[in-house]
Amino acid sequence: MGRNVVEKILAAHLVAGELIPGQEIAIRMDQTLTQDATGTMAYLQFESMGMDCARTELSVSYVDHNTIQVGFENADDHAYLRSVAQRYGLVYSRPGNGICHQLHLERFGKPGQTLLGSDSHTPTGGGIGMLAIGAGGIDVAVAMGGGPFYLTCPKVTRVLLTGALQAGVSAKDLILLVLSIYGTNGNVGRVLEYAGPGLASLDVPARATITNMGAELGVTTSVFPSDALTRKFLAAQGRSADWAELVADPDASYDQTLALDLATVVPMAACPHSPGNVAAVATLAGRRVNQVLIGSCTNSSYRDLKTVALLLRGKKIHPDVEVGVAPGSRQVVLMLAQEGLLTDLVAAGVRILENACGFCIGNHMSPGTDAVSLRTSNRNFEARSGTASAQVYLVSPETAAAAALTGVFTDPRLLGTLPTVAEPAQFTIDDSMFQFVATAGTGVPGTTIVRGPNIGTVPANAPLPEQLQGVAVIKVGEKITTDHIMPAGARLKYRSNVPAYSQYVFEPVDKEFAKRAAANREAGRHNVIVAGESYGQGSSREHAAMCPMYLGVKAVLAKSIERIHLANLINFGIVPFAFANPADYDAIATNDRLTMPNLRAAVAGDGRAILRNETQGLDIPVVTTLSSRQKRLLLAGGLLPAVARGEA
Ligand code: MIC
Ligand code: SF4
Repeated sequence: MGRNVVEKILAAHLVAGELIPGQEIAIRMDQTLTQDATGTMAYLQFESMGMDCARTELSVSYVDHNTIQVGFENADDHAYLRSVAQRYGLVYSRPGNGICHQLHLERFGKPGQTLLGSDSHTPTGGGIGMLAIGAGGIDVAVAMGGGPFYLTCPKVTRVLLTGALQAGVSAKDLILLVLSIYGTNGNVGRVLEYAGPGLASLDVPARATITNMGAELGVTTSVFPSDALTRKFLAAQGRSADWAELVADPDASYDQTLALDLATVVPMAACPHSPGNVAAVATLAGRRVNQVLIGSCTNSSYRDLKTVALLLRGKKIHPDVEVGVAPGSRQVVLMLAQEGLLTDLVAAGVRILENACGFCIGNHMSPGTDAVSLRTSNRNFEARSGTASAQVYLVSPETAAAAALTGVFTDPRLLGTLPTVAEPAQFTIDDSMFQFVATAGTGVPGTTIVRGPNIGTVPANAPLPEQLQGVAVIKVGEKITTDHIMPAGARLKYRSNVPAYSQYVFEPVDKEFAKRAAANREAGRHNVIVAGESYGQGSSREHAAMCPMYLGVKAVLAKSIERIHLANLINFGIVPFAFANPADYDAIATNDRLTMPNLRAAVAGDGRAILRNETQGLDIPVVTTLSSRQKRLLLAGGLLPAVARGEA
């Protein structure tokens, strides 16, 4: 039987387990990436595991999230990361170089290789034929030290593409269409593999937009084959030697197939407050827009921004709309400048923003009260923009440019002649903002690691208690994202300092949460979080597990939990329980006393247990489905304690 692309990469990297969907497997990671917001903690954990140097083929530490530098904290983080890179043999990407995923695609991604990144949009690398997966920082630290990455062997869905996109319709519209079909939950344990004759009209930046936003589906990752277009992109990046062909065998099989005709795709928008809440732009036409922001790791490539510049050339933005453009990388900025396209943008009235995450993570450019903001980014979770009442829509660069000109939602196909941007034969290459360590593979052992006062320590955890003597410290609803649990934006600068950051757990939902949780912890009560479907959607930020752990959370009881967050909970010793009967969600209220006399035994055994709601006098059957490795981690109190005891 032939193999699909996913199976080929998995088989070539398998170190434990069998390629049977649903079973836990372990794979070797060729490359890792971190970004600064998750990276400081990842490297603190790497240090505390006593690793001597990076053992991957390539590990890159990017700085792209915390670049605002209001106060000393961001700059201290950068200095720490730079010194760690030198010490342990990593490539360091300086602030100003660009967004990790765009840069990694341009300069380092290799077809057929595996990549683990401490950022949920690491699957961007799937656009170049990598198996690229997002994970918590500690998992990346382990992979960086040469350890395997554990995952559930995925089912593979083939997305069979025919036809070609119409003018004015682009890759963003296609992934929004896929999101409208599959939604943002219920897709755990699956990989999307794109195939079919339609691939011929999707270049690597388009493919990367699609795999990037596959993260919003909750799939493990998304992958394109590596073909002639991949070869062309790598050649234009001066990296022909990195190309290798990787296509599915003709008789490869898939768990399911979704057939899409690209010619039928129309401009789409994800409406507030979920990337899965998708509508055709035509149905929103005429609605007023206050802000348009173009950029983020989804849509900040040379192709995307040149398209926008050409649409705005010789015109002015609408007087009632604020427009910002944040290029994805320094390469993109240089090329826009060299071709005079920056002039087009500035002349039209666009605010040129830093080539960094910036607005996407609510780090600046928050919209006004109740404002309508159109963004080319990938997440429109409530309050992520920094303004709780803002209405954020996710659209393509073409739809964003159309609204910038007209001041209202406008189907870009109505703009008249639309530009087609061909991939350049040669991208502008200047790697001078990377710090390469001459002694990769050993690092520079004598390097002094720079630790400013914002660089904290890794919090410790005790082994799992015999009994749960708990309280439902909070009860939240469906699709609670990690942005709800551990807000970024203005709070992002506390990432290296867990006690400080922990004060903001659940801040967007319940400002009193941290105080209540700390009081329970001091009183010797275990905190339990109760949640609905798809708890922990969104980012890879392990702080959404680490900070609750710090506040004494011992269990999350939810209808379902998303993949990366589930792994993070286990890594920090928090037991992920599911309701055996989802209707029992109604049998618990905030502050109810919850007990389980055999917590440890339940985790060590078959995962079935009864949670007693002492307040309401009810018994609630719950279940946790764990591999033997996950049981060991939970019983030890998490991955770090397990490593320290030689039980990981
Ligand atoms: C995001 O887009 O939410 C982030 C910020 O990039 C996160 C990582 C983080 O929280 O630092 C992600 O996607 O994993
Ligand atoms: Fe940065 Fe936004 Fe991409 Fe996250 S989604 S990596 S914040 S640009």
